[in-house]
Amino acid sequence: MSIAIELPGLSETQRQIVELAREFARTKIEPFAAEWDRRAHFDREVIDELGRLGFLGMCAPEEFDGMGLDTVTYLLALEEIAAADASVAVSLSIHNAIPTTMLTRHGSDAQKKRWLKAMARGELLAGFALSEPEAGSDAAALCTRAVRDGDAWVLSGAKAWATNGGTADLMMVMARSEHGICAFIVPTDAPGYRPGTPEDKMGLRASNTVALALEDVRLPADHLLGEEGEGFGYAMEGLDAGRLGIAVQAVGIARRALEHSVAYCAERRQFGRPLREFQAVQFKLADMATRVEAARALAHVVATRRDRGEDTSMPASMAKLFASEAAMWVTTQAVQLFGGYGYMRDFPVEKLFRDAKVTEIYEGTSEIQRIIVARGLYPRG
Ligand code: COS
Repeated sequence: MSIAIELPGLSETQRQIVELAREFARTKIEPFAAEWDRRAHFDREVIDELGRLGFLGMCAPEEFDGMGLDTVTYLLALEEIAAADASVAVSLSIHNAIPTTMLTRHGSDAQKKRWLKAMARGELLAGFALSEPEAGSDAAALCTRAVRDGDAWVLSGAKAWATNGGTADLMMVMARSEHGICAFIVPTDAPGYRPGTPEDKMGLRASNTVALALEDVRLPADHLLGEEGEGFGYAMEGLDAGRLGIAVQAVGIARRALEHSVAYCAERRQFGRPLREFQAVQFKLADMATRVEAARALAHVVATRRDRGEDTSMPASMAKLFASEAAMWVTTQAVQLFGGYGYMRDFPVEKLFRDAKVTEIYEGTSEIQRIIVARGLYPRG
């Protein structure tokens, strides 16, 4: 049995998508990932190429030029990209899961034709701006203002940690009007949209994360998504989808750390034997492999339930919680197995260790996931 996804058990579509993603990851991402990490940047061309292959339209319906993939197939593809570089994977994941889901579910026909189609065709990269300096876990406390002025909306405020905020063509921005939280489609060339300099992060260094200043960003009325005041629920739905993406991003990171560890422990000799012959090492590898497999399986089960139309808010939080903590644990073990080499930038596992950490933080911390799971055990009645 291999650690990676095995192709024979997949449907024909899944096999094609996984092979395409795997080949792209092998040739166009993995050889450059360490350098992108050092430069804290990857070129937009990588995303554009993925877009031309259809990977920006994985979750968009076919009638709007997307691939209309089921969630499991989308997760399979995302894991391949994440195993090569989690920074590229998060750009894809945000775009496919959050703005795409929000537009598909709540966009008008005109909005879907104008924005969703171009996103699905890979012509527009989208991001999501919910968090603010004073509203992270408590997302409903956001205070970016949206004021109606005749036929326009005017947005003003500050956003924090916006993935793709400096590279995207449009952002789904959450702001508060007098009737509550709303979602707005904000083209990033709108006057007053000001991304900050990219954040200098511990991991996921090549992904674009910025603060945003919204200085009287004036939008035509038709840039409001769905109903005024209903945006918080739309954002939470987006995050339900997003959290499954982060779960498999974590699986991809953990799987690669395990693959490196398995190879290293076969090669590295101490006390006259390869490391793999020590039972302490075998037990560690066995536990790492078990967590990778379990994390992937949980994400896929939740995805299957989502595709059946079930409410998967709570199980998506379970999947994200379990996979992100598994990734942190697995990458910590990988660094330990590599010993002194594991602590060096020249070896791959320290990047995976740094990349894993944020999966326990963004799109809802592990503490928030536990709150959602615990609340789900006592449904409001
Ligand atoms: N789908 C649809 N609607 C949802 C929902 C979901 N998954 N979760 C909540 N809602 C709705 C609720 O039904 C409720 O609607 P009504 O007011 O009509 O009853 C509303 O949203 C408010 O929900 P709730 O009372 O649960 O909100 P809270 O402020 O208590 O907190 C949490 C909700 C903590 C779960 C939310 O703030 C959260 O997920 N925080 C983390 C944010 C996050 O992930 N940030 C990362 C940013 S992206 S990098």
